[in-house]
Amino acid sequence: MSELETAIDQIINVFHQYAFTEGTKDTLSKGELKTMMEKELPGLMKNAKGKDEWGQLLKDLDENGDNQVDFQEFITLVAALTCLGHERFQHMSKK
Ligand SMILES: [Ca+2]
Repeated sequence: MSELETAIDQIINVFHQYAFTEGTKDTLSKGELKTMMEKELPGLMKNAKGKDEWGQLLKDLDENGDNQVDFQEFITLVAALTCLGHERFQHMSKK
């Protein structure tokens, strides 16, 4: 597989690995979202100290309002983070 195909495959695998643990098998519940963020994106939420930051994140991502994060909603987060990472990369390479 190419590098990009491998990356896409890994994104799909990560989502399903966490989505599978409880409730609906192909969506992330609030608890699964929390575990996924803590393990896969530890830097991102480390400053979040609000009492329901996970509920707020779920609300932000949950476009269809079913209180779960499906793959399409998850990929929106990944795309946003990828864009941020790319901006940082461009900024660094200009120095
Ligand atoms: Ca949803």
